Amino acid sequence: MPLLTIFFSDILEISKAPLNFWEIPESEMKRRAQIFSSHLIQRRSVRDFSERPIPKGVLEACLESAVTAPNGANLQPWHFSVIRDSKIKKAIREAAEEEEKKFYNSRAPNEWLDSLAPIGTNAKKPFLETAPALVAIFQKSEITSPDGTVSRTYYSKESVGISTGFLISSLHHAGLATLTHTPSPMKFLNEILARPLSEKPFLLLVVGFPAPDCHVPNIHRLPTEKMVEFH
Ligand code: IYR
Repeated sequence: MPLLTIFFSDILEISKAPLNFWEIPESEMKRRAQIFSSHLIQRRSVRDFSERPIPKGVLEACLESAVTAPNGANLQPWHFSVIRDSKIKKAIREAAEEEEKKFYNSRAPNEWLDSLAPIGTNAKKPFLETAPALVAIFQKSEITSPDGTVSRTYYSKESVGISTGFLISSLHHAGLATLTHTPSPMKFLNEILARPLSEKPFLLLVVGFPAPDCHVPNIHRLPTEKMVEFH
């Protein structure tokens, strides 16, 4: 051991606060986990939305959950643009359908189209105008701090993915339906929403109530034990 070992943390003096840990009685833990999963199991991707507006404050509260996601170096490398304006929704629909037409008519290999066939999707995306809200989620490659310093971000894709998962789960928990929509490429979102090019569109989340006669494809999930192992 050298005579003088100075750790970075000794110089920087990291401020710490006691963890606010909510202890749950052991007898309750399994029940809570099962209630949560039995609710999440009911989530389906919806492509047929009603025009019914989202009650005030619901989407806002779900976004409060999304931004609590664990993320690289606490730089929070995400940006959420909520679109409720019908003119902007129309512009997004037109641009997305333009890309989707190219995808379905030429870009997508047959193997991909075959995998998509059971879901029954096509280039028409009316839900982008029908649904009361779209959330365009951007992945930030850099962050500008209030003093103007620019720093690169770390694990931004993982971070924004987890945050999006939190958002989808919160919206489902609150009684709303979603669709993770990924027209490709999505650069048009930077132009329409005036976001800098250092922000990469991650996905477009469609949010609202399902249409009263909404149907979803009859698809099956693999049994959990086929996807999970314990050592
Ligand atoms: N973006 C296209 C195609 C599509 C791709 C996958 I992978 C899906 O799971 C569903 C659709 C579309 O939205 O139609």
